Amino acid sequence: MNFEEYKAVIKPFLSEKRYHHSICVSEAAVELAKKYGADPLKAQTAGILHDIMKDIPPEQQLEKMKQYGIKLTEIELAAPKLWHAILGTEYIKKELHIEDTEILNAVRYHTTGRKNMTSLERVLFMADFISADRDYPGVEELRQAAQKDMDTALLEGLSYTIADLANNKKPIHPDTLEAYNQIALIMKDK
Ligand code: DGI
Ligand code: FE
Ligand code: FE
Repeated sequence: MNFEEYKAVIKPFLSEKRYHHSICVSEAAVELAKKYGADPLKAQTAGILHDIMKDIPPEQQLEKMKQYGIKLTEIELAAPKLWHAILGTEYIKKELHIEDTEILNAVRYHTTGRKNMTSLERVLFMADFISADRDYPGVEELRQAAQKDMDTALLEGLSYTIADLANNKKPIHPDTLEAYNQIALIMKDK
């Protein structure tokens, strides 16, 4: 399938706002891919598909994951915001026949990040933070950081997410913590 076809596939699943977000993330991902040596076409595909299951009601997401035989950890079960990435990956694999492991993992880890992220995973994770539709205090600084140094930008994004989760007494997924720790250790020596 090409980009236009993927756009047509995701449209019925998403609100107008989320559809627009997906296009913006896809564009940001292509740009970052060119800069950081990931495959721009894969970045475009991962970007347009990354939130495909995001607007499905949580109970239905849970039901679909059950049907797919997906087993969640205790923390994942307690964190509904993580479900769309897990379910989305299975959906694009099973229903859209995406077989490329790099694309699948970029979608899979776009919310938490993880240790040893590939270039494409990093690109999508960051594109989701700095896409043109994003408008939160500090987004401009993060956009600039992403242009300059990927590790700096990733650490900023991850620390923001972790602080926000902790402030709200939400569980933090080990993948999020491992991504943060790995980059924090790298940055310590930079
Ligand atoms: O789907 P988007 O809104 O575009 O962005 P996203 O997939 O990065 O989701 C962001 C949400 O996910 C945000 O509300 C924080 C939440 N999140 C990210 N990492 C974790 C998490 N929630 C929990 N409980 N634990 C995490 O480690
Ligand atoms: Fe998402
Ligand atoms: Fe997103």
